[in-house]
Amino acid sequence: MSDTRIADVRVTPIAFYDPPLLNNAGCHQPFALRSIIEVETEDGVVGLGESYGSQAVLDALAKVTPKLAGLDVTDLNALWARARAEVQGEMQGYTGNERLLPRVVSAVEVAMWDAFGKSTGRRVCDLLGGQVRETVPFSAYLFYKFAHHITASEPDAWGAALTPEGLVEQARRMKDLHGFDAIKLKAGILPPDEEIAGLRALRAAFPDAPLRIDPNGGWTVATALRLLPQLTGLIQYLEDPTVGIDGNAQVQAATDIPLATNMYVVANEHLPANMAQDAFRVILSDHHYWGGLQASRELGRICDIWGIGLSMHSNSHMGISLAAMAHLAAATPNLTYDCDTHYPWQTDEVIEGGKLAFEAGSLRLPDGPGLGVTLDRAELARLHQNYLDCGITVRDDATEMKKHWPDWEFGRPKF
Ligand code: GKR
Ligand code: MG
Repeated sequence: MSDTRIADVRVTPIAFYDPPLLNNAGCHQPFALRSIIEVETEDGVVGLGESYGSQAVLDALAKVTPKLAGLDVTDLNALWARARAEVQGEMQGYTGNERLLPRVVSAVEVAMWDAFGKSTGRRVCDLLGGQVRETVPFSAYLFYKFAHHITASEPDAWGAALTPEGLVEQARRMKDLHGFDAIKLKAGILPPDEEIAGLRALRAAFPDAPLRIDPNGGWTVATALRLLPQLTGLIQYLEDPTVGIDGNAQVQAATDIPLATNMYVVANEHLPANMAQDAFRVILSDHHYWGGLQASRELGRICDIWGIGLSMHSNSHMGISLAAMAHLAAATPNLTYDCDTHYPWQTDEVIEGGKLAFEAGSLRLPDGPGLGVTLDRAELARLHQNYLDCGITVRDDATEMKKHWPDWEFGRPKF
């Protein structure tokens, strides 16, 4: 029997290059932050996790991780209890106030699953209940974007995308490189009719691709209602068109297009109101903020019971997160939509062997026990140095946006 008690937990903040992608909150900064978590067992097995890298999460992890020594990597109840004793409260995040506790638990929990898998020769998807799909399909995640960051002078490899033609070009490149089927358009940036024109151009160029649009709460209820006739028959689901459960319930009441969310149903306590008001018919799960892989599997079962569709949300991330998302997706029978991922936008990587590759838009689970990935320590050191050098400690899309468009103002809803 191997000794799977935790001997040490290490957290390393990293910063990796991120292109100038636009959203309702602004523009991505030149570096995105993540934390890399290593849970080492008494036997010297190292399990990996990846999570947010903003200061509030790092501070919370710094409080919790010293309390985990001696815990068995299978004891998730004790992880929750010890984390709850140290961390309460929220941080200001992309969707408003975001809870710290499930974020901190998730960061460590994934590494505990990985350590257990590596200690026992089992894959995480098998520990989560068994693999139900050979490969996990992902969607092409399109963004309006500037040609380059304000600090650069030459366009990046993707160039600008501020017009329907630019979006089509971006989608073509994304599909050529990775073979994705479904297409998601990040919206809530330009006047909505321009964004709908973008969707129409995508439909004309890719007649069979399931389309989605996500304004991140950027539209008023009235705007969303006005746009519904144009969206009917065009999209697979409409993600967070307006603000809150109440507002989105008004939109859902007026359409058969399923509404989806990763902003307003983000914890168990939001589920009853969502069911009662029939606001969202699809939930985008995300193990990074739902409290980990086990909690996300439970969310899958809840959605199944209530007839709610299940998709998967993402943020700028590295291969450890991608592997964890893929194992979770592979073990979730009712995950019926292609998952989101920002991965094609990232050029850096922190795992050995470099970037994981999609084949025909899908990811085959990496070989090997646990998550199937290991750390490239030289890259970890380089990306940690980036973190120390870049001076960014919290994501701030609004300030970055004003460097490009000085008159830009945040609004949610805005249009
Ligand atoms: O990366 O700009 C972005 C996205 O807008 C991200 O922050 C969102 O959380 O991808 C997300 C979403 O689907 O809302
Ligand atoms: Mg979203």
